[in-house]
Amino acid sequence: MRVLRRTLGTLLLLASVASCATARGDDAKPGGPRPAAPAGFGQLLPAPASVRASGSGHVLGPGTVIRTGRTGDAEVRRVGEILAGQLRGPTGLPLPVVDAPGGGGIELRLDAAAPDLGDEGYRLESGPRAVTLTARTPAGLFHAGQTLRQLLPTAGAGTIPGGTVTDAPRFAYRGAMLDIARHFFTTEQVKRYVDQLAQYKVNALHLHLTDDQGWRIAIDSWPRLAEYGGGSEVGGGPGGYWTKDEYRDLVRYAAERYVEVVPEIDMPGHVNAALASYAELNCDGKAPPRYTGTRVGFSSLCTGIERTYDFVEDVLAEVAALTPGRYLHIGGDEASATPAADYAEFMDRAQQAVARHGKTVVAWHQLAGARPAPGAVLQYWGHDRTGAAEKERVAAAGKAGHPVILSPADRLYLDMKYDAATKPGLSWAGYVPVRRAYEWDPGAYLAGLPAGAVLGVEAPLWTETVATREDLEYMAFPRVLGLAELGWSQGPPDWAEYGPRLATQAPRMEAQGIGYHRAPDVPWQTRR
Ligand code: IFG
Repeated sequence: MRVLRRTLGTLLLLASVASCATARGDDAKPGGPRPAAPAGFGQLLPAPASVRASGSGHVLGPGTVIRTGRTGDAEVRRVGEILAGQLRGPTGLPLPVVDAPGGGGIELRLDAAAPDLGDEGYRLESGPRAVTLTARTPAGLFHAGQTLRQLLPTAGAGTIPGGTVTDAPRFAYRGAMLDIARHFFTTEQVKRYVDQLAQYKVNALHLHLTDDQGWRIAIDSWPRLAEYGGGSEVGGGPGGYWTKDEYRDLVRYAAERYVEVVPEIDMPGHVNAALASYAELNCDGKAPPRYTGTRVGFSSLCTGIERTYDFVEDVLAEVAALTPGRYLHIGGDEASATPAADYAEFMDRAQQAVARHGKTVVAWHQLAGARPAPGAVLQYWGHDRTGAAEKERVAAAGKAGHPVILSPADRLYLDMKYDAATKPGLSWAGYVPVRRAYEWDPGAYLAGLPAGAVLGVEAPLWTETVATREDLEYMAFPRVLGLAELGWSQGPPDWAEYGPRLATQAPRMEAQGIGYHRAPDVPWQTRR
């Protein structure tokens, strides 16, 4: 029902698009060149579904207030507070948050009667007296606020151009993945990434918490997983792990910015850290040493012993209890050391454990070769050279009702080098320049996969070669803005229009200290 409502919402919105200037100008013909957006709205990324510029705008000043809550809704007030926090620095204005509705300034209002903009859409109306953000949900108001941020200069009070933005996302799932197993990252570093992603309306953060090189989340019933298994990383560094309180704090922080955390416990492969922590998990009863290299596919849980399923149950129960979100990701990739029949049996039982704890399975698309549980979501990480049979298996699963998250390795893997000069990163899927990461259409990407089966897109950042915030940001930016655009805005992609618009984000990224890659084929505006 939810999906139907959202689809209806988007259809309504697209109907309204036909009647007014789109985000990229009048009469954008599908697939044809897109004219630029109306003046003052040209820098918005992701591009909104429709923009109508009209009349004079709203001048922000020392007296501007942010009004929340016609319903006195505490969540709306929190959205207002976060927006105020995001605006006070760049504008230098006090921007108090007040409950009283009406009276001008920046107004946030929940309106159940607003045109159905779905769970995340919004309307932003800007005029001399007020800027009104309207949505059916607090998430929609948050996204309206992120658009408002981009209508202001990166420094100074500024004027919000006059007009109306009516907007809703194309895909429900717009994610980024961070691998904190190969190299450890702190929750503070991840919160910064959440801030950066949320401003572009990314709404999911998939955390790759466990792998051969490290176990990064404390599990009370198996304490050595983090205490010992978290004590190293690629290259032999100290590694680390998050306590449950640190994890809860990160999840809360992300949720306040409408970013859903999707935890991944990768199995039955990619498990050396767990095997090194508990001899009883190994078929031969011997724990291997911790692994600090970068090979993959050599480890497997011992699928033939019941102790393994105690481990799976205990771990998934504790992770589910830490997860307000809908999804538990159980990996399933590169299980080369697990015989196919054992893999299928194991994944059956792991999926049952996820369901027992009220969560929906997400797994890498190799699960399509076994028995995906009803409703299980498949994350496709294939590429142009992936075999036809493998692609067809995923398309068939999509047709059979499994939602698919698209993460093509040669488009969205943020650990792929931009080019031969890129220091961090790998290149097994080829180089992925900024344009290539953007110039594809998720709705038409995998032959035979119905557009309606595409839950959305996600850009993974694997960290075998990424150990610092600087490297993380260099590899993620600006390609993750392309992810945000593909996930939110209507397709198909148009580099001639997107490239110059991406360039207008440079001052914003620089103001935030993001050390992004200055791709040579983007007309960046700022000198550096
Ligand atoms: N493939 C592995 C990752 C990582 C990656 C690096 C998946 C699903 C190569 N599995 O991508 O663990 O090693 O690019």
